[in-house]
Amino acid sequence: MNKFSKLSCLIFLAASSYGCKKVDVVDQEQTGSIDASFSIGHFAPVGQSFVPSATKLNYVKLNLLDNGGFDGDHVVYLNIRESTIDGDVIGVSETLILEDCFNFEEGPGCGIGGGYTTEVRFGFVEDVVLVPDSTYVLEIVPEGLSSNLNVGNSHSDLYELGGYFKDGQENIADLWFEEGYTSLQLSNAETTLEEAE
Ligand SMILES: [Ca+2]
Ligand SMILES: [Ca+2]
Repeated sequence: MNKFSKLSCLIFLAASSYGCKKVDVVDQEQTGSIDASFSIGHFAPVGQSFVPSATKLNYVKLNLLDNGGFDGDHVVYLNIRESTIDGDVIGVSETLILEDCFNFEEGPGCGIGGGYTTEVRFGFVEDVVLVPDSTYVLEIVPEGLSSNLNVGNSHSDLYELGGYFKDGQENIADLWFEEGYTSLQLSNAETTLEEAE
């Protein structure tokens, strides 16, 4: 958001009992179906292409699962690439450390793999600037021995503007994914203020 709207949000806060909260504004998504999952490390490079309507993104959500037994943490981040899976990198997410058994109630040391995927959110410290109607790819990059990390996908073409990459090959079917940007919103008000930078 611009300085004026940030200022007005602060002034508004000081003068009332309203609060400001960050909300996710969805741009592109396929959140309708997860039929299966596959290994990010084994089938690298893995990603999903999308065509934004917005001029930026600063978060991506995926569905991931720990497919190994008594292994350690899974370290993973995203690259945002232009055009295709080996296109120029224009943005890098924060690196997440997902503990062993992060998608199980039992927690670390559960000793089992698989189960159901769980939603994982990747933030970006800087807004990634996008050109609307251009093609981009979010690449999922596991570090070290995080090959037992799986990503959830649909078997169907539920997102017509892109598809998932597995072994570097693009498919018409899609990952479960959501991308967009955060916005400051006045709680108890309908006004949405663009986030500052
Ligand atoms: Ca594990
Ligand atoms: Ca598709």
